[in-house]
Amino acid sequence: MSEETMNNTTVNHEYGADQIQILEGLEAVRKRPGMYIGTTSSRGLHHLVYEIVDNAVDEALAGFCDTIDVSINADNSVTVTDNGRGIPVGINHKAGIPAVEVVFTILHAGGKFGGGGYKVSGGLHGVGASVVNALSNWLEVEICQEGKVYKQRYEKGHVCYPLKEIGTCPVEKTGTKVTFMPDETIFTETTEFEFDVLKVRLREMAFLTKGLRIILRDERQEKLEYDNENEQINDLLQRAEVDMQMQDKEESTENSGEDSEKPVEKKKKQVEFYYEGGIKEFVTYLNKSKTPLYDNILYFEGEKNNVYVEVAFQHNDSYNESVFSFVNNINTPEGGTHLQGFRNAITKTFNDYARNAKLLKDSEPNLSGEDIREGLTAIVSVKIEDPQFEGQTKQKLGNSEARGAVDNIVSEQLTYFLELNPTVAKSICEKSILAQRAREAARKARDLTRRKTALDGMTLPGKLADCSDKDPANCEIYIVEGDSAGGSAKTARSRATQAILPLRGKILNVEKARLDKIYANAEIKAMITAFGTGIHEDFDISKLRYNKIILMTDADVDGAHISTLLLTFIYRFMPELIKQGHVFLAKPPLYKLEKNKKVWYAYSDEELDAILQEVGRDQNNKIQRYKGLGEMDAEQLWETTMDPERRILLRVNYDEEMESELDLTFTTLMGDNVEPRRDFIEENAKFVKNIDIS
Ligand code: 1YM
Repeated sequence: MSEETMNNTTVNHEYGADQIQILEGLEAVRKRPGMYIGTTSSRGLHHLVYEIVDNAVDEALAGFCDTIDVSINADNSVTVTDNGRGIPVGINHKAGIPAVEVVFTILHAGGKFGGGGYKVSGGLHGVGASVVNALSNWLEVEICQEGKVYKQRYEKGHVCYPLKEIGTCPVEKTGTKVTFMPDETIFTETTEFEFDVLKVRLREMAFLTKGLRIILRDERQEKLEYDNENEQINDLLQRAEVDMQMQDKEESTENSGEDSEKPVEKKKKQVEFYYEGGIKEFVTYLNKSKTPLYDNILYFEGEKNNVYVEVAFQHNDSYNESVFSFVNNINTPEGGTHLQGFRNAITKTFNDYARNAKLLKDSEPNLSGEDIREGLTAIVSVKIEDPQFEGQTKQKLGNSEARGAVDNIVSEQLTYFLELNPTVAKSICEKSILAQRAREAARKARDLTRRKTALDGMTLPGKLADCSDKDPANCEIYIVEGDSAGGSAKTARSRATQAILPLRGKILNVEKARLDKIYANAEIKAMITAFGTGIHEDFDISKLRYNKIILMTDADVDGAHISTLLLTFIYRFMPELIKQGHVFLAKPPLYKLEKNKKVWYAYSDEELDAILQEVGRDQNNKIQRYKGLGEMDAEQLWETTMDPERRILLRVNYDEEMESELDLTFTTLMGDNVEPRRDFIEENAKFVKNIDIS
């Protein structure tokens, strides 16, 4: 239906000046959707759901709602239902229309107008329900209040009819139900919701809102065609020792036996998240594949300067820091004042404790924050009335009152906790002291490397066959497993732009090693010097010597393991390389098919089938299955995996919105505990999500 006819026939409102302004507002959203939801890609699409859910979560935070139900319907519309008070249906006097209509048709009215409490709504872009409405083909809202059911429908943001009563309901039943169909003319890339994407975010929301039950269901039933990228990564994960038959245990309601490898009839899925302990359980979840240093999850809560603070943490025996911060339930990957407050508090409090308890001698220097945070898994969550975001990506909290509030609450309650729990206190201090010594050893090792490189004039590793072009923009480096494949790759490559670094055998698992050991590892040193960027605080992307870093490993268990180890190393020490899209996985073919002197390569079983269909399944077909890169000669390697014109590369993505999940992915894959790794099956979904075809 064109908008012209809609205005004339469907919409039976009298249009006053106010309403015209309303439509102009929503029209602006439709004209520049990116300004309101960041992007119209799949990510933007999923943000529509979060915007609506956020309003329901606000109602939960206000204490009126304990269950939110999110459903992907058979027609790919989404319904969000809550059991809160229901959006007010009374006339809003300023606008002259029911409040609910204001919520859905006036831009920026999504937040509470003068409603008190924490204004938590708004998702990443703080735009609310009217934006979802503007970007939907249609949207329907139903409200149960005082025994009556009210309904209104909108199409592309336009009101279809005034709010009407459509029936009755038990007086004690209240709530809001919103169903919307994303507009395919806005979301041109995709309008298909992904269960796993919603699942990760909704689980996070449930962790961040203790006592709130969130149910997600998928009512769609359709054939699922796996495309190359999924196959590749499923394959990779499977080969990385993951037992694909197991499934996520905690989600008891999820359909069991879902086989993510074969194209199967997609079953109706349902997950339910409910965390009595909130972020305490979030920490347990993140530490599930690690070995905790002590049993307690430390949990502190309080309010100061109008900032509500919640912090939970626990140390594990690893060497990584996994601290995630949130403001109004939104992840802040770049941290900000709340995170600074937390860091200040723990550094100061643990140093004070260690001195008082004589765990740290007078002659010894203070523990650094980094020492104390070694092996720390923490959630820092603040709720704040008017969050100010700074930095390039506007993801860093700037409110200074948050720093003081978190610092104060954590310092005070942590001091108290440590006094009461000397055993826990001692184990954290002792680990930190070990970390301090290792850091000192690492500093020496690093200084030595630095001095060496300074003297040698940046000696590149001997094994590196560098390219001749010196402009990094044109250059790429293949990290190749094994000397023999490395040899073929060196012969095959285009010398001007392609560098080859062969690695011998398995590289060090950085999840299980301290910095000093990492610095001492030859394979890792070779990569660090070849890339040119340095690592950690020394990292400098402007020194990157290659625009593309391509990991090329065998298509078998060992190869996948090596890819995962390499990715883990890059993720932990040079995450910017992934964030800025420099890291790729090469995809070698699985089969070679020869017939009448013609050659085909297949990168999956399906592709082989398709080729056989085309050329016929004759006797004389010669099919070769490649087990490793070493089986290909230089020419084949070039044709299939290295020629920029013909090869397939998978770009490794870093989805900041799924930061904590990504961390979990790596610790699960690389950690000590076998059980969680076996339970990994479902989790591989977001690994897939983090990888797409370039
Ligand atoms: C499925 C989406 O939007 N629930 C929801 C929204 C509101 C209320 C309750 C609500 C808020 C208040 C008072 C208040 C909203 N109301 C408004 C506004 N679920 C969903 N549930 N009564 C009910 O904040 O004072 C905006 S959102 F502005 F109309 F009050």
